[in-house]
Formats: sequence, C-alpha cells, structure tokens
Amino acid sequence: MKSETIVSGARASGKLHIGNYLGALKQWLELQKKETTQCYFFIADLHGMTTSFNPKELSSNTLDVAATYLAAGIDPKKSIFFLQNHVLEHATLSWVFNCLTPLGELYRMTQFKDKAQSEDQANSGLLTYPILMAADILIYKATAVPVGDDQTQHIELARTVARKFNNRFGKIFPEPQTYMRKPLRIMSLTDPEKKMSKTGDEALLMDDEPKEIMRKLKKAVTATEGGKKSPGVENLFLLLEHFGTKEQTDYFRGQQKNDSLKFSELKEILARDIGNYFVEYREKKQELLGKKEYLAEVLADGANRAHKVAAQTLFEVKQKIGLL
Ligand code: AQP
Repeated sequence: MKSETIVSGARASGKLHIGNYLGALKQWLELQKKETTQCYFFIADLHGMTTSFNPKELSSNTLDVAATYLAAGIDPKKSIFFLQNHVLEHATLSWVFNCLTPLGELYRMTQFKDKAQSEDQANSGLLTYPILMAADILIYKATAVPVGDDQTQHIELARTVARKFNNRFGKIFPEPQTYMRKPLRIMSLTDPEKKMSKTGDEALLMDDEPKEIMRKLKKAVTATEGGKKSPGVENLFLLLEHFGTKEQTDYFRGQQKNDSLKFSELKEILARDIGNYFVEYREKKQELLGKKEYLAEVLADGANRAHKVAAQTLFEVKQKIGLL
C-alpha cells in the first residue's frame, strides 16, 4: 500500500541544468526508492509553451528532457513517467481551477513578474501557469511535491486551490506539502542575483563536458562589494558542497578566510568534479537518444497509467461541481 503520492515535473524549455538537478531530479531519485511512495514524474510540455517557443524546439526539448530523466535514473517501472499533454485531464482540471481563482492571486506570483519582463509579449498561459501546475499536482491527489526553492509560491497556490475547492464543493483533494530537504537555489553564473535558468544566461548543463563547464565557469562573476559576501562566490561554494568533497570545501574556505582565494584553482576543481559526476549519465543519455521508439513506448505506457488515476479524479470533480 502506497501512503504517499509525489508529483513533479520540469518544463520542456531546454536542456536541464544543475539547478534543475539539485533542486528537483536528485530528490526525485531518492523518493523513487521508497516502497511506500507512488511517484509521478512528467515532462511539462504544456508549460513549455508559456514562454516563446517554436514547434521544432518544443518537440526536441521534450525528447531531450525525457532522455534526461531516464538517464539520470528515473525508473519507469517504479515511477509513472509521462508527457503532460498526453493526459488530457490536466488541462480540463486546470480550467475548473481557473474559474475558482481570482486574477489577483496570479498577478502576485513572482515568477510571472520575472518571466513576463523578459518576454516581448507575455501570453496568458504564463499568467495561468500556476493553475495548470495546481491541476498537475492535484489530479493525482499528491501529498508532497519535490521542487526547488523558486517554486514554493506555486505550491502554496496549489494548496489554496485545494482548500477552496474542498470547502466549496466537498473534500476531494489533500493539501500537498512542498518536499525540500533544504531550500536550494542555484544562481546564474554571470548574474548571481538571478537563479540559474534554462532560458536565462548560459546555465551549467548536466550534459556539459568538463571543458565546456570550465569555459562557462571562467565567466562566473566573483566580485565582492563593500566587504559583503559575494553571491557569485557563495554560489560556487554551494556547487562545491554538492559536487566536491568536504576537504575541498574546507581548503577553499580556508583560502577565503585568509583573503587568498584562488578562483582559477576553485573553478578547475569544480569543472572536473561536476563533469565527472555526470559521466555515466551522459553516456546513458546518448544511448537513449538513439532509441526514440523505446522512449515513445515508455512514455505511452506511463500516460496510460497516469490517465487511469487522472480520469477517476476528474470524474469525482465533475460530480461535485455539477458538470454532466
Ligand atoms: N536555479 C535553480 N536552483 C534550484 N532548483 C531549480 N529549479 C529550476 N531552477 C532551479 C527547479 O527545477 C525544477 C524544474 O523546473 P522547471 O523546468 O519546471 O521550471 P523553472 O523553475 O522555471 O526552471 P528553469 O530552469 O528556470 O527553466 P525556464 O528557464 O524554462 O523557466 C523545479 O522544481 C524548479 O524548482
């Protein structure tokens, strides 16, 4: 008997970076191992349309993210693994939630404000994104959602939507918790006040070879202003804590204390450690990208399994709200 339901996904808006890995995927892999947990991991292709996209990129990004999940260790036998657009109930439930949510709650979302600024003309999907996300989560009656720190506000909205629905029409949905070992946000290398992002400045990708990582790290901003801790330097230390050893962290923290931090040395070690960490992953991913039929089969099977649960929830919702 599974007592916990976990749901999470990543937008099909580009190749996954190490922020996506540390903030989300790594937690998914831990949760997948728990016998008492049913996990749903999907590729958010519909969310991929909320910022500028073109059909060719959308389909290649979707395949790329699917191969990334599998190569990183998502096991389609243990977890339900599928494309968001293959389970139509997500979009229908999202419409129901749209009609329960005041616009003001959406305009307050910081991610909307940030992303709308960088779009020439933000589309309305970008505004209603958190409602679709609430539907993605609640359609499976998730109890917890493993996400990076940047998504906390969206999970709060999903809880509000669940509460509102339950109070008005009768209880169907649990109020999902955010699953986070420790709040984590990897920052952009060139603009460390902003989070690392697929669609922002060049991110460190899980696919990058050490040479490429070094090229990107060379551009990392490390300036310190007025004796304050530099966010760029702290970001590099955060990466070292995750990919390096404790000895390495102690060594460079020691240098930092003595004002003798050698950034070139730190960056070289980081490039090597991050590159090595993903060696096996990179090999598996290349292999999977050559097996498109296998990927399609696995995704179709996942969508089938997800659909059964989603259809039952939608049936309950329709009964409660008077849709015939
Ligand atoms: N920089 C980050 N640090 C920690 N966690 C992060 N996540 C994203 N960026 C960081 C987490 O990764 C998961 C998947 O994110 P997403 O693809 O659904 O959407 P996002 O948060 O908008 O991710 P990106 O990388 O910034 O992509 P774009 O540029 O396409 O919007 C989520 O759990 C997220 O918290």
